[in-house]
Amino acid sequence: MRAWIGTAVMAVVAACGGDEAAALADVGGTPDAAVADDLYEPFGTDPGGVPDVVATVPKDAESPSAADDSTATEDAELDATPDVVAPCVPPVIPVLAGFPRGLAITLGADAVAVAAGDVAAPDAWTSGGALTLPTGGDQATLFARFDACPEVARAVVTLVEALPGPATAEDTDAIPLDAPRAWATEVVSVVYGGGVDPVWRTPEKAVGPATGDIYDVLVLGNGGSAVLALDPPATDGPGPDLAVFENSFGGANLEVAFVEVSSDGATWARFASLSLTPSPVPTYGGLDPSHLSGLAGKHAAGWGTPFDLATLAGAPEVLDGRVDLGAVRYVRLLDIVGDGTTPDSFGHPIYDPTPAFGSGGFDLEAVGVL
Ligand SMILES: [Ca+2]
Ligand SMILES: [Ca+2]
Ligand SMILES: [Ca+2]
Repeated sequence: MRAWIGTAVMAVVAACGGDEAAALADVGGTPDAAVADDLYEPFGTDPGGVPDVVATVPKDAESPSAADDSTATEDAELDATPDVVAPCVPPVIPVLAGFPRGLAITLGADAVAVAAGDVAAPDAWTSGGALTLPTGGDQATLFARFDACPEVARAVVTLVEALPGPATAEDTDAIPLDAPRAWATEVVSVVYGGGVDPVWRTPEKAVGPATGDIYDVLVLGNGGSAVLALDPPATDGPGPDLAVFENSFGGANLEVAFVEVSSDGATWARFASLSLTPSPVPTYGGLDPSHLSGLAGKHAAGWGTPFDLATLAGAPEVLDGRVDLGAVRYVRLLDIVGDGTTPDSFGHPIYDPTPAFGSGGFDLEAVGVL
């Protein structure tokens, strides 16, 4: 729900920049820089997600001349420190529930490869992160690596003809109101972004069942975020495991948000996102749900957007055990300022109605556990 509710708020808009910056400083007690990374990191990686793969740099790799006093001193200093260990972090390959065949994507890597089907190793590498998915078949294998790290990231992904359509379409992935077995029980914290009138700052409205009531929402504001608790926790079962409900009136004026999950409320894994909206969207403009995947807010009021925990199986935070897909106790929604400056997980700009004010940003109705 948008700007036509509470439009006499241009003063709020003027104050947004500062409010937003201040607001972003306090997400879950995370340091400012980390929050900024979370919000704008193109590939959704957690800076703390360093796997246990290390490369040991041998001491005395460069053999200095023994006759050179200055070098000898440096050598002595090196000897006084433990073995130097350079972390080797392979790229993260973001995984969607389904990738459209023939789609051009960019991975955060120095070299990539793609093959049809489920294959163990690539035939040939391409420098840079850009690749095009196969135009046929139901599966593809993606590979990515950094030049400085021998570890190769590999992901087998599902190919689909097109992204699922809106709730009214036969091929929709929208979740009905009566599908969730449980609902978020508590709003643990909210960091309001800019452009939120006081009337929309009621966290309790994001707790409990979704009803399709477009006024029963917590408005995050532009760049704002909220953490909700799940009890019972969500677990990775067949198909989608979570459904996020927004209040889009009519199903085209969509506002979108990143979705992250956590087992302990401290370490977060973000769902991969894809935005194929081709151009900027004005305040009262619309976008096509079939251009979106992995972003909350895809579907109209009364319909949930699905998230499958299985797609996070290769996330660093899951691989190292900090996020347990069998015990997801927290969900974080992070509003995206849809002016195109924030990319999805594959290098595409994310657009949604901008600027937004009054009830600016994501309007969270409910989070359901499937
Ligand atoms: Ca699942
Ligand atoms: Ca809004
Ligand atoms: Ca609600």
